[in-house]
Amino acid sequence: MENSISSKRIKNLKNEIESSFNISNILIFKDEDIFYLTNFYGKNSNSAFLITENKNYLFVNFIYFEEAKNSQGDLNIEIILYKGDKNKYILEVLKENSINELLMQSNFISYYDYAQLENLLKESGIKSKSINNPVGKFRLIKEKSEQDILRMACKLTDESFSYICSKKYEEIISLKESVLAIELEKFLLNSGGTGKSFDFIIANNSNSSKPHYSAQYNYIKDGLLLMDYGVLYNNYCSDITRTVFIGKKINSKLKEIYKIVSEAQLLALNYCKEGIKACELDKITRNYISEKGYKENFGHSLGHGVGIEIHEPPWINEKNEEVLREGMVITIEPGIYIENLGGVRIEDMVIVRKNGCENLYKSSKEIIQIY
Ligand SMILES: [Mn+2]
Repeated sequence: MENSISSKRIKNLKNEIESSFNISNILIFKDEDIFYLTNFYGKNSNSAFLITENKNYLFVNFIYFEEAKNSQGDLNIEIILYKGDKNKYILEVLKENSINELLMQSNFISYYDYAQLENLLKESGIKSKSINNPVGKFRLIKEKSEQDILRMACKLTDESFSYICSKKYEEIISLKESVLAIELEKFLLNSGGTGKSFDFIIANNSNSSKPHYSAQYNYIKDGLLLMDYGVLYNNYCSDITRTVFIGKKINSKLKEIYKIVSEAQLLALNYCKEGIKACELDKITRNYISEKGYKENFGHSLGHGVGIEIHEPPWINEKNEEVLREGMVITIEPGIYIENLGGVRIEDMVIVRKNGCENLYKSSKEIIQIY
């Protein structure tokens, strides 16, 4: 990431808190937010990022110190190596800068950790105020550089799906669900990915009616195969679901629900553009599935935002009144699940545009049969 992008993000956040709270100092704890602002990504690293009127500070422990230094380029952030209690180091910097008022991110850290620091500040006469998800509203809209990364992540994901579909029937049925998951992951890691964006859901037959099933130690047999997976690429996530048929025969019920899900998914894609509310998009799709008689079989929301995190705002559900805007990246993933038979889900990732949406996947959604 260019330093200018990072500086701009910090500036935007600062402007926002100054105009809303009339405070220029903020402490950020969430790893993904710190990455967004500083280009340092320490997952579960217990770091903190302090923005003040004149200077910015990144607090990291020994384990992350070198990475933090290397990630900075010539960004003007002072990296502070803390030993033991991070709060003492934060307090010291606040005192050095004569700061007496501070905003603290309240999502992400535990109540216990928050209270500890709050008490310490109080004892030193520093006022603090909690702020929920201060960086979220900026991360909602993906900048061009982020869109390019996500587009590439999805391209790799498309290729991995083609790779699996190119396998012969005999090879597929020689794999366990868990091993097919590894095959996908290996392909993705060989193509530029650095990891998986979540634990892959590879679900054969009746396993596929559990939306968040994980791949298990069982051989893939004739019938339905649902694959929901994604790659980590440049620290951004992809997310795709395709459901394919294995073997010569296709169960007629499963074929029927496949058709309904694919029509519902297409409907959502057609309505997805700037200006529509998240809940409207969900309702349009849900109503379609309900009309076909499967209301109770589509029990999850239509989709979610995706970016640095696999699941992040905006939430595409029945309740969210948020209006979709150009540059948001969301999934559209309706499904129909029938206990003891199986489930079909089809998921794409799209960038919301002014007059429609840009689908980041090209993988076919026609019925694919491997036999
Ligand atoms: Mn998803």
